[in-house]
Amino acid sequence: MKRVFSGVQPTGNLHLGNYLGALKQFVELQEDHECIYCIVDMHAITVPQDPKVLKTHILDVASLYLAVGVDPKKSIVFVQSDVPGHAELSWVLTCCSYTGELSRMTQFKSKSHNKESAPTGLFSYPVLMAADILLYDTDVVPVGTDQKQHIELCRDLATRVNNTRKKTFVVPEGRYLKEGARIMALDDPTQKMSKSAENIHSRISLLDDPAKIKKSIMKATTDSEGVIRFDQENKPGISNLMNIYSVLSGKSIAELEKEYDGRGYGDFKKDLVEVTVEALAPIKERFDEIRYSDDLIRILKDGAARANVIAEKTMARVKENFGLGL
Ligand code: AQP
Repeated sequence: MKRVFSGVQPTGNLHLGNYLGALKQFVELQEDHECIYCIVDMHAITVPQDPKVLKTHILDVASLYLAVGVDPKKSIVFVQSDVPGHAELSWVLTCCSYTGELSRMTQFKSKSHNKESAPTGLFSYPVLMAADILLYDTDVVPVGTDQKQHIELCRDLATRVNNTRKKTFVVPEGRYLKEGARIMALDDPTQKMSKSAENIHSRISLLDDPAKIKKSIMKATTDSEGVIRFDQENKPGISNLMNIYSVLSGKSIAELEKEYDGRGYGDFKKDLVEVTVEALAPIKERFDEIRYSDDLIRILKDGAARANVIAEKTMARVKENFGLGL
C-alpha cells in the first residue's frame, strides 16, 4: 500500500479552502492507502502565537480532522511536536538546502513582506515541511495547489540527498484535486482563502454558524455584470463562488450556469448559503461530540507513538548515511 502524509497548521479554525483542497482528499485516500495525518504545530510558531490559543487550536484542528471523516482506526493522527524526528530531520535538510532556493518561495515572500525582521523559521518553513514528508517515506502528499512549490522543493531535497549520498529518501508526489484545489478569499478573489486573514468575512470556517455563513456569502465580492458565468480571469468573484457551490453540491459548473441563466447574484448567493449550511451542519455536530471527549487525547497519543516508530527508523538511516552520532 502506498503511504500518504499531510498536515495542517493549527493557526485558526479550518476553512472551506482547507476542507476542499486538503481534508476531503485525506478522507478519500484512507480507504486504500496507509495514511499519516499531522497537526503541524511547529509550523504555526513561524509567526507569533499565544500559547493558550495555540493549544486550543491544536485540539480544534484534531477534532475537525475526525469530524470530516478521518478515521483513527485507518489513519495515524498526531501532533507534530510530539515526534522529535521532525525537528531533527529538519536540521539535517537545512544543511542540504540553499538560501537561494528558499528565497524564491512565494509563501515566504508574501508572509515576510520583505522585512529583515521576518523570523528565520518563516524562511526555513519549507525545509521543515520537507522533513515532515520525508520522515515517513511518503509516496503521496495530498495538498492544495498553493503548496506545489513546497512539494517541488521537498522532491529536490530528497533527490539531492539520494544523489550525493546513499539512497536515503523516498521521493514523494504531490496530489492536487482539479476542482476546489484553490478556494479564494470571499472579499478579494485574487487572494487564497486563509485562516489568518484579518477579515473574518474573507472565509467560511467549518465551525461558522448559519448567520455568519449567510453574512460572509452575501457580502462576497462579485462584479457589476450580474451574469452567472464561470470566467476565472475576468469574473474571479462569481467563479470562486461557483467553484464552492459545485464542489459542495456535486453539480457541475455547466449545470450551474444553466440553472442560473437569467437570474441574479442575489438568488445565487442565497442558494449557496443553503448549500453551505447543509454541508457544514454534520461536521459541526461531529466536532461537538469529539472535541471534549477523552477519546481525543487518547487518539493523539496513540497516533504519536505509532508515528514515532516509523520516524525513528528513518532517522537511524539518515544518521547512518550522514555519519552522525556514535
Ligand atoms: N484557499 C485554499 N484553497 C485550497 N486549499 C487550501 N489550503 C489552504 N488554503 C487553501 C490547503 O490546506 C492545507 C493546510 O494548509 P495550512 O494550514 O497548513 O497552511 P496554509 O496553506 O498556509 O493555510 P492557510 O489557511 O492560508 O493558513 P494561514 O493563514 O495560517 O497561512 C494545505 O494542504 C493547503 O494547500
